[in-house]
Amino acid sequence: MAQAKTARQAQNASHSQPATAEGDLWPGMYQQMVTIRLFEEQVNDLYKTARMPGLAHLYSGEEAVAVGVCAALRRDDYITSTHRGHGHCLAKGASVDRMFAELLGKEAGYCKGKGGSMHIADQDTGNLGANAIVGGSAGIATGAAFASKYLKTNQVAVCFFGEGALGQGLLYEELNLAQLWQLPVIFVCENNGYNEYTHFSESTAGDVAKPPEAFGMRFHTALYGHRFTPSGACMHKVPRDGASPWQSQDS
Ligand SMILES: Cc1ncc(C[n+]2csc(CCOP(=O)(O)OP(=O)(O)O)c2C)c(N)n1
Ligand SMILES: [Mg+2]
Repeated sequence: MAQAKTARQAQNASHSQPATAEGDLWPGMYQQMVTIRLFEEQVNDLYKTARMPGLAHLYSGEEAVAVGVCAALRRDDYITSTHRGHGHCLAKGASVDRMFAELLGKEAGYCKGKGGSMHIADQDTGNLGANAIVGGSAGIATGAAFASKYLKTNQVAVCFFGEGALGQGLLYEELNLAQLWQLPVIFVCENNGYNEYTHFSESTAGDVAKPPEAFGMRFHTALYGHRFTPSGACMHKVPRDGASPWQSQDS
């Protein structure tokens, strides 16, 4: 388990230094990206050698999105995730050891080993769960944001989803309610160009960045999702209490 140990060491290092300025965050954020990549390489090894039950959808190459976004969140803010959720869980603060335990079906895992790769949830870090249903977590994130507004807890919810979810009706219902009720939910579309194996142009009509505009939402398009600064820039000031501080722009 040499790589797992390295991923654990990388994670420990990323939590060791308190940050005082934005630039101080970058080494820790980079360490988190390295942790996620090493984690995924080990998962790939376990999966390909049939030592892990279930499926493995790797987050390699997208680390900067989860790390850049989660760096702007409080521990008690909520996230919901996708079938490709290991990076989101780790970036929100999950431990490498308990993640591996879950993937390997062990009692020590986040869901006592019963959830596996696509169902990891962790209430302590505000992680409301990965979700095997494409677009399925949009309602959970929007519901959490509704609860936050109703209970005045000042938490925000982030809904990570792939561009494949743009073909799912639930997503549009939630975009509508979120904007109508001005809920503190941030929808993060990770457009990696493919709905798993199918190029998005074969499944998605129009411009993937246009739906939020149609609902009158403020949005930000970040190119180069492998770099955490554009992802982090989108989240520079998290909208709490209904404030939506960022403008539409490319970076
Ligand atoms: C409702 C639903 N339909 C179909 C599937 C099968 N499926 C699993 S992943 C996937 C593609 C998802 O693409 P995207 O959202 O872009 O995520 P990516 O794999 O690129 O991270 C599909 C269609 C599913 N899990 N749920
Ligand atoms: Mg995709």
